[in-house]
Amino acid sequence: MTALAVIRVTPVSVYPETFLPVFAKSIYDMNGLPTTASNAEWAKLFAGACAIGPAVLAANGCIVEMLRIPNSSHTGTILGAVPARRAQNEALLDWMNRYVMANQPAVEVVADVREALELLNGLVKGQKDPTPFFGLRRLILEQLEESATDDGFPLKPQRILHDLRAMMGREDVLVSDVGTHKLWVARTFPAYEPNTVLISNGFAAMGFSLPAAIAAKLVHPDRKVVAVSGDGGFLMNVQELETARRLGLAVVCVVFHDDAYNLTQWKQQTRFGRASGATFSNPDFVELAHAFGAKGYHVTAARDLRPMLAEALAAAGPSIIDVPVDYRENARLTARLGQIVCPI
Ligand SMILES: Cc1ncc(C[n+]2csc(CCOP(=O)(O)OP(=O)(O)O)c2C)c(N)n1
Ligand SMILES: [Mg+2]
Repeated sequence: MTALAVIRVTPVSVYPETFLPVFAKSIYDMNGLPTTASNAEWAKLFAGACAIGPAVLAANGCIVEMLRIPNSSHTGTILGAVPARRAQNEALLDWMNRYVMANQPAVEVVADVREALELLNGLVKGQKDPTPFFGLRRLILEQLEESATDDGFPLKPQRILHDLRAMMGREDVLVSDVGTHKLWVARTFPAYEPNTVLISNGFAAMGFSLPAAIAAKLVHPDRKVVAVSGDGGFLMNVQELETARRLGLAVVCVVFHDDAYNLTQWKQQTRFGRASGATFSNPDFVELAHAFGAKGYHVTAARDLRPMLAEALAAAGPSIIDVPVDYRENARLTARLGQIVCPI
C-alpha cells in the first residue's frame, strides 16, 4: 500500500505569526495567568501548534487549562493552573491532542492558497490523467440526487436544499448558520460562483447567518440572499430582523425547525449512545415574523416549499420560512460515511 503524504496549505491570513499568539495570550488572560512573553516569543512558542481548538473551547465558556504543543519541545507543558476544572478539561484536551497529532501534515506550505496550488501543480511529475476522478465526480453527483425529491413530511434536509438550489440563481447568495443543517448545506448545496455559499466553518458561531446575510445583501443588492439556520441559532440573533426590515433588505430566512440543537444530539448519540438536554420549544415563527413586520410562512407539506420560496424571494423585505425537518437522515449518513471507500 502506498502511503500518502499530506501537504497542508495554510492561508497566510491565519498563520501563527500574528494569529495564534493573540489567541494564546487571550487564553492566559481568561485564566488570570501572567503573560510576560513578548509577541515574538509567543510566535516562536506557538509556531506549528494548534491553538485554535482551545481558543474555540475558551470562547464557548470552557476554561482551557492545558495546551499541548505537538511541534515544539514544550509538549505537555502545563500552561494554566485551574485545578477545579482539571477533570473536565483533561478529557476534552486529550481528545483534541489526539486529533491534532493524527492530522499533522508531512509538509506545511504557508502561502496564498491559489498561488501555492498553481506552483505545486507545476512541480507534480508524471502523468496527470483525470480519468479516475470522473468516478468520484459521478459518486458525488449521485449523492446530490439522493432523497432530493422525497415527498415525506417533515422534509428531509436534502429535499429542502434541492428545492432551494432550484429556486436560486447561480449568482445568488446562501449563508449557512451552524449546526446539522450546515453539514447538509456543505454536502448537498453546490456553489456555482465564488463567494455564493458562505459558511462560518472555523469559529462556527451560531447566529452568524442572519447578520451575514444582511451584509451580503448590502454588498449585492441585486442578488437574492437566503440565510439558512437551525431553530436554535436563528433565535440567537433574531433581533436582526429589525435591521433588515428597517433597511428594507429582502433577506429570506429558511429555518430548519426540529425543536432541538440537533448537531449536539447527533454527537451525543454517536459518542455516548443517547442524547440529553438538547431539546427546546419554539415560538410561532410566522407570528414572530409578523411582529417584526416581516413575511412569515409555515411549510406544512413538501410541495409547499417552492411556491413559498418564490413568494419570499420576490418580496421587498425580510421573511421567515419555517420548515419542519426530519433529521433521521443523519444516522444513515453516519453509517454510510463509516463504510465509504474512495473510488480512486
Ligand atoms: C454561539 C455558539 N454556541 C454553541 C455552539 C455549539 N453548537 C454547534 S451546533 C449547535 C446546535 C445547533 O442547533 P440548531 O441551531 O437548532 O441547528 P441544528 O443542529 O438543529 O440544525 C451547538 C450548540 C456554537 N457553534 N456556537
Ligand atoms: Mg435545531
